[in-house]
Amino acid sequence: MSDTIPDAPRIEAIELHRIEVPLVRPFETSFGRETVREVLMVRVRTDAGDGWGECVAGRDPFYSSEYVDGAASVIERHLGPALLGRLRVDGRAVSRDPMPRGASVPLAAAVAPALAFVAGHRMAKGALEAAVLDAELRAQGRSMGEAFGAERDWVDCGVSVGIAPTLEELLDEVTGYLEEGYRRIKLKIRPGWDLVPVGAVRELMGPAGMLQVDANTAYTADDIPLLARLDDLDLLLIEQPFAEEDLATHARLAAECDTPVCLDESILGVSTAIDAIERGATSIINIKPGRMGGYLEALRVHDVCCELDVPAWCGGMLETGVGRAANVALAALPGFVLPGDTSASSRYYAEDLTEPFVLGTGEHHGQLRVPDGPGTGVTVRDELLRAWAPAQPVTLAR
Ligand code: NPG
Repeated sequence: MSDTIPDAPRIEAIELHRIEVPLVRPFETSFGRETVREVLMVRVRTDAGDGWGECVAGRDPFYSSEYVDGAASVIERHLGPALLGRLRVDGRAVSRDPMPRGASVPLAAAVAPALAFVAGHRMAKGALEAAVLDAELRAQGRSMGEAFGAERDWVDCGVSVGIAPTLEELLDEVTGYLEEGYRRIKLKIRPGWDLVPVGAVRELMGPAGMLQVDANTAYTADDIPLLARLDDLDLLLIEQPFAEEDLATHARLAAECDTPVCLDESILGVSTAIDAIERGATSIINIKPGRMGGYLEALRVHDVCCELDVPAWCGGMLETGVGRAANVALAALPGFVLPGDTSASSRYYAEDLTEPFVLGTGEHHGQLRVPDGPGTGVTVRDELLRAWAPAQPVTLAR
């Protein structure tokens, strides 16, 4: 592909590394319970150096239709060969204006157009684009924050709290996170685990505490009266109560309750973001680059949010340090006005795949520092990559 783009690095090989990373505690949502995070890591080798990208697809297709085996397969069979020039790719890529804010990453910007011949599979595409972006920025000696247009050196962090076995355990967990300094709490909810636990956490945090809930599509239109009762609990937002494709019911809820409705699963890029905002289905957007096919589309959605005055925040998918580093850089943009699911590595992992992300102290209590080294600014620990790998990596070469 790089043959068509002057001065861009040339992709020589793509490696797919499967790893299984133990979680410090099980993470339960309305769609399942994880004790180990199965991750697909992508390394792109170019003639100007390597880059890493993290695929956020889960082990099973519960959060979205994508899952790790599917992502690995589509990269091996379709996306990887296209990037390596084994499938024909034309020059369309560079004629678009894919990277806002004047950044110069021609190879990364060419990835999404070159892969557009495959329908969907945004998480797989996003991992490849992130790896190319990392390699290209490392070669230029520029950080992701700089390339994205970050305006802050530190970002405010929230934490996502799974469904707990008991109310008491939930309150203990939340208390621990508040003591660590997290600036907002997000509670996972589902039918049967909503008003009571959320009310208890509101009481624990007091009226000023930033609290929001995430249903991961677990409710239906019949639940609108129940969800409207959350208004009493003064939440920042309610995230994705209904199915991914059901904008109409989200718009109904938004009209019938005071708590702002925020979409996550439904927002697949700029066009769905604009559609959802215009239809009144969302007034806040959770930006997750993997779900949108990569950081460059996430930047475009960020710019749309700024233009339309819609608050955004950066979501998380239990990323290792590789994905976390890029998310933190993204969250430093001006449109990210609410704390993100950008928690410290220790929230999920005893050991991270890279140097750990640690919450700041003093005036940076509850914040993470935006990495400023080239590319993601973090380094993958080879020994852990090997130790956590259930199988040998797969290499695709030219
Ligand atoms: O802090 O990285 C994090 C996780 C935040 O709750 C979180 N993510 O629905 O937003 C979500 C949820 C999620 C996790 C979704 C893993 C899919 C996979």
